[in-house]
Amino acid sequence: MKVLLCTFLLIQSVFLQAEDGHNLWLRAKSSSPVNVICSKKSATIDIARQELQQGWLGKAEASVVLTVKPDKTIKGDGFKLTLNGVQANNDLGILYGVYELLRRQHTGEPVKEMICNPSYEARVLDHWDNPDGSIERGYAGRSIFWRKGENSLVVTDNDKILWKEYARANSSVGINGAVLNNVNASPLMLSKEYLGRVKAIAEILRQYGIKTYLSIKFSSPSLIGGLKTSDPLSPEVIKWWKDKVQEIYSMIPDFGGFLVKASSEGQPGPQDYGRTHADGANMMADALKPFGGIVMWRAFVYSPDDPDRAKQAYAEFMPLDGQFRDNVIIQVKNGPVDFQPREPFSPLFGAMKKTSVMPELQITQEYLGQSIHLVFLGAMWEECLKSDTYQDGPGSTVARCTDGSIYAQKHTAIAGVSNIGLDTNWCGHPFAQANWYAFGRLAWDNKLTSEQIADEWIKLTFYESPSGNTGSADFSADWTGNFLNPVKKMMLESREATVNYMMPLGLHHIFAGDHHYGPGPWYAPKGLRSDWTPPYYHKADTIGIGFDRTSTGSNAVSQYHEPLNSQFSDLKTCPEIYLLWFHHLPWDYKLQNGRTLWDEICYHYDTGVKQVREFQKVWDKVQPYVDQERFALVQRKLRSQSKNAQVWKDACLLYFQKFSRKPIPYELERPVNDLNDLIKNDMRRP
Ligand code: GCV
Repeated sequence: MKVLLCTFLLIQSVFLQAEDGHNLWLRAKSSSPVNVICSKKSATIDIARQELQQGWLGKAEASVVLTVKPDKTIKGDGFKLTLNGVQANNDLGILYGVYELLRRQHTGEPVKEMICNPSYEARVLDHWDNPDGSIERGYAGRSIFWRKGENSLVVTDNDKILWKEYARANSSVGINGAVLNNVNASPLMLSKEYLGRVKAIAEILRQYGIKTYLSIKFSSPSLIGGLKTSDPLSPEVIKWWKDKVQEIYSMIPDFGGFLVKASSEGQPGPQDYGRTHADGANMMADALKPFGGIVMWRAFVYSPDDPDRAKQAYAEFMPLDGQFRDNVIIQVKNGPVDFQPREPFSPLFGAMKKTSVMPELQITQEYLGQSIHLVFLGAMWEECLKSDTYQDGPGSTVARCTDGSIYAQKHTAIAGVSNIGLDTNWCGHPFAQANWYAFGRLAWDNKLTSEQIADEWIKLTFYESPSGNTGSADFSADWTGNFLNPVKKMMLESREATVNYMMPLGLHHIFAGDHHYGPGPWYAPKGLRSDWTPPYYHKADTIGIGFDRTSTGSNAVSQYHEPLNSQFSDLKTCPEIYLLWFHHLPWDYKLQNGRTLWDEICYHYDTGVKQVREFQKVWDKVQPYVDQERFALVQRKLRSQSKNAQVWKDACLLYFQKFSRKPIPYELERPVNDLNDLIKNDMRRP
């Protein structure tokens, strides 16, 4: 009987609709006929109408009323779901309401009267795309916006189709902005020719409520404007930017504004002219102000000479608090170093009380296995957004310090560094789509749990209704118990698993080389800036390991508001997940569970490897519920992830063992790789 059932399920999987993943969480579903009633006409309302007709799972022939009518309880592009439709202040609110309605039908959530207002006004994807079509830290093919070669700026029908699909996906989760080019910006982007293509992109994105933004190079006035300087206080530079902004708005009236990486990692900036970040940002803000544009000015700054990179953004930006224009938002990475698998939140959140601050998250998995490893980042972002900064008393979470709940910010925003490219499935890994989805959902509602987001995403992405049109999604006990629940559990554990096999207990930035993929705790080529080498961060020696950021060390703890300063400083209260972030501890330091630090490190690496092995089992077992194409791809990627996890464990344990000079606890699996081979091969992406 069991054999028969297995054979049946396997055959069923072969017949599941072939799926290349291109339709993301918006896979075409059968729908019931519906009457859409709306007195307004616009491109956005037409899309809302079409979405309803395409995806309606409610009662056949029901009437859905879409009403654009001002209501003070509805904020910005929020909406009200009513029992017979959607009400909003503007057309975009209607579209978002329709997506919410359909999402509820397709995930089996009740449709009830409710007001949904977005947490942030600007919910932006940052694309690190270069004019030649390459993508910095992109792992899913080349850019959907730019390409190299002759005619690279000619807009084709295929371009338009792709941009429309992209816009639809974003809009369906509430993303309303896209920065079209890399923060390491080319000045080319502001040339007439490139702006022509930006205009064409903006025209497609606009219907879906998405504003376009550009990253700019600070020295553009000299590089393409022919000026002798790019000093932000020089009248001719000020005029150059004003004219440029005017030119942009004459082509793109709803242009969103600029994203700026300045005086950072070799990029030019105001400091080249003896000016401050505020001088630079305000000059641009003044040019954008008459058109309603904003400046997202990044706080990702650090210099090679400082003994602690984690302290520098705070040290440089805090003295400028209150000096920025109200259309400047300081864009701060979630952690104080750089999108590591785990960091405490950046101390700038909540600390800058007179300046708008926005979180920057990284959707592309630069430091988390790129498009090879299955890592659901919802859990990581939830951890950050819910972290209490205590800056305005208990409950001053990162979310509340940035969404306008605590400080009167003229503008609020959140950004995610995109993980998409020309790959058919957009993100390389089918599960990396969940990170795009999760970013959008959290940007819309920063109180959502990663559990809820994973639940929704799995249902929308994998569910195949056997009975077709039934009035709403009908998840069988079989599907829920044997697919949804195990896959959700795997997703929710995946980030912690990655921390375990890469950098447990607060270790960070121990990658080999600039590829940021494989382990390299030893990596320190002669002449390389020390803050680009792992020993700077792990500080392993024969006594112990970890970065002392207490008052006996760099004192980075002092940048956190009490009680965090004391909590992080005191070994009795420092959360173990941040132990080696804040402390340098002896190898035989005793943890709360009675193990020595060395043993605990070994256990974490070993656990991480086992977790991924377990994910492989989970995935193999759900084969009957997944189409062949996605099943095989995820299976293959999990195999690589398993091998990589083993390499991480072996590399880190064998290397750190040279300092600890202690055995790996005998009950744990032994390394299977040789350290010298690992060092020689410097693991890159397979
Ligand atoms: C776009 C890290 C990445 C860089 C990136 C930089 C940034 O250093 O490795 O590729 O540059 O962050 O966020 O500006």
